[in-house]
Amino acid sequence: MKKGTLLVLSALVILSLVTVSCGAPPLETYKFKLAETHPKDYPTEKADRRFAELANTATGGKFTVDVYSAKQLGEEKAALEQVQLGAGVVDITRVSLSVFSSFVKETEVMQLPYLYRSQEHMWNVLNSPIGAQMAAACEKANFVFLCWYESGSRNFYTSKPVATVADLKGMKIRVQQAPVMVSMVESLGAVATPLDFGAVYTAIQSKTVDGAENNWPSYLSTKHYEVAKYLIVDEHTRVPEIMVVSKKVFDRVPKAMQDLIRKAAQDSVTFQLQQWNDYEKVAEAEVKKLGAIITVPTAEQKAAFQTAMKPLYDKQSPEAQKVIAAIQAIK
Ligand code: GTR
Repeated sequence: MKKGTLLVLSALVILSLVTVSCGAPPLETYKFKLAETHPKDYPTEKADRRFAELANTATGGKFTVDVYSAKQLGEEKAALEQVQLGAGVVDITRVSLSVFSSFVKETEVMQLPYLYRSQEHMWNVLNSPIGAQMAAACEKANFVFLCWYESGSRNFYTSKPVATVADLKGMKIRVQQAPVMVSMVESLGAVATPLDFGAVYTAIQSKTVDGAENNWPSYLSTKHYEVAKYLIVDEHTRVPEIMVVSKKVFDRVPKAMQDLIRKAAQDSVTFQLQQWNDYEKVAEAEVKKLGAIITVPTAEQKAAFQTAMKPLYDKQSPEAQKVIAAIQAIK
C-alpha cells in the first residue's frame, strides 16, 4: 500500500473513532402499532391519538405510535392475541376490560353488574391499590398496563320491545367474548351468544340474535339502533376500557423511555374522560332522534335486574369476593 493511502486510511480510522467516542449517542427510535376497534373520532380513538402525540413529544420524537382505527388490525380478541405474542403485528391495543378479562382472570371481577355506584366510584377504584393490583396482574400474561379509559354504562337493546327482566327470557343476546358476560345474560334467563363486535349488526339483522348490549356511543357508532331499536336503560354494567402494550416488545425499550410512555398514557386519561362525557350525551340524543325507542325502567324494575344478576356474585372465588368487598368499601 502506498504511503499516502496509508496515511489517509489512518486519518479516517482516527476520525471515526473520535466521532464514535465524542459524538451524540446512537439514535434509537421505536415505532409501535396500536389497534383500536372504534372508528376515527370515537372518544377512545381520539384518546389513542392524544397518547401517541404525548408520547412522541415526551421522547423527543424517538417513540412513535401509529393508530390503526376501525379494526384495521383485527377484532379485539385477535388484537390481544397479537399483543400477547409480541411478534410486531400489533404492539399496543385499547380494548374493553370484558374481552381482556379472558386473558387475565384476576380482572374478571372488575366488570360485574352493578359493581360501581357511579362513574366517580369506578374511577376511585381504578385509581386505588385495587386498580394497581389489576394492572400488575397483566404482566403474568405478557401484557404491560398503560391506562384505563371511560366507557360509561351499558344497556340492553333488542329487535322486540323489552320493558322488564321477564321480557328478556329466552331471547338470544350477543355478548362480548367474556365468561362473566355469558353468565350475566344467562342469569336473566336469556341465551348468551358471544361474538366479535364487528359481527353484531349482521347477527341482529339476520335474526341470529335478538339483541345486544352496549353504551350509548357504541349503540350509535355501530348503527345497532337500526336493527335493534328498543333500548332499556337498565345500566347493568360499567366496564372500563384498558390500554396495554406487549411485554415482549416493551421490554426492548430503555427504562427511561418506558417511564415516559407510561406517563403519556396516564396523561391522556383526563382528555379521554372529557371526550367521553361530552360524546355520551350527544350519542344519547342522536339515537333518540334516529328512531330508537327508549324505556327508562322504574326504580323497582331496575332493582329486578340487579336481583336477577345477584347469583353472579355468589359464584365468585374467595379472592374475588375479597376484591368485591374492597371495591364496595371505596367511597
Ligand atoms: C364497546 C367497547 C369496545 C368493544 C365493544 C363490544 O363499548 O368500547 O371496545 O368491546 O363495546 O361490545 O364488543
